[in-house]
Amino acid sequence: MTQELARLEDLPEDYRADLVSAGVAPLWPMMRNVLPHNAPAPVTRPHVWAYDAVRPLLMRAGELTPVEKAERRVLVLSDPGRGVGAMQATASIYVGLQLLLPGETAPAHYHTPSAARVIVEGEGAYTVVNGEKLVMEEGDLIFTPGGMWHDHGHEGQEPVVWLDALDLPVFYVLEGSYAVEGTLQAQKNRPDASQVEYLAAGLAPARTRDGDAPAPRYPLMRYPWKQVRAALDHMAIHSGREIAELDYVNPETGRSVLPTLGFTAMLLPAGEAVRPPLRSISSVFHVVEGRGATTINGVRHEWGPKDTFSAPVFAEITHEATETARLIRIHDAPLQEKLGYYEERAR
Ligand code: 1HN
Repeated sequence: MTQELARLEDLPEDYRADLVSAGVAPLWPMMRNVLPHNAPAPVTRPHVWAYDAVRPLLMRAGELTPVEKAERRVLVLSDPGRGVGAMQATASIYVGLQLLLPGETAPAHYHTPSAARVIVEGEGAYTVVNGEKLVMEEGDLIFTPGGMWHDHGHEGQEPVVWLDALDLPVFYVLEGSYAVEGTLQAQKNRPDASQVEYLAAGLAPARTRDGDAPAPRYPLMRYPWKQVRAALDHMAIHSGREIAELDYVNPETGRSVLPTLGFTAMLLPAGEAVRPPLRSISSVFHVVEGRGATTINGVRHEWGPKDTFSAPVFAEITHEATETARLIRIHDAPLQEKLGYYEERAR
């Protein structure tokens, strides 16, 4: 049975003043805020950031603010439930759109939060992660795990834009967020691991027990869209399900690449309504290709190529693509699994 709890106003004023002076507060008026019944009460509100609306503002930032004065030239996608300026799209996920212009470089640093980037438009840019040069092609997903040096550069002719996703909000509440600055890194003169050691699913480099170093904690940093797209399309043809989904995993362990954030590529065929179970995770969806609409908690949100949209925890989600759509879903299932509360509920 649910019992109505006493309110702060039910206490005499002199007692309330004494509580404040003593630096204490009664729990019972706040109990239901921190522990709502049966499911969380998210602050996060679903939102679509239309690329057509943000792109001109980002290009203007390119004219107004030199990269030297920005370090990272980014427009942050703020959760409307928290207000513009909020450094989060959901409770656990930060996303922003970053612009790098031809010839620019963004200096090296490392930080405690982990990052991943989805390339949105343009070619010729690259990022260097612990000395490995990772070229950026549209749709690629590139990881920068916490503690790894990274700097960006651009050898092409047109602006390059990518979507950054970080677990920054988690590190921020832990008071664990900080960065160390450095200079541009020396680049290893070889293609990245997606082109050398981990070219095909199910194949990892052979290692001897002595002589060879054990598999690194983060063996693969770049997941080329060309390969992900082909794998998704094959799966969609042969799986017989209405949605094809592939998780980005560490090829040495099969587990999520990052400790907190998970990444899942999705193919939504045109004309099919897809209703995933209610999940305890929050999500940010980035549309690589295609068009459609997603109904989140009863509200319909239309989207097209390069748009980004969010959904809070336990959201009721129905996707309906009008053109074959390929998306990357960013979520916090790995963190929730580690905390031991990841949950799915049937609808
Ligand atoms: C960061 O280091 C990058 O390295 C992008 O490109 C966005 C947002 C917050 C904190 C650090 C980058 C970031 C960031």
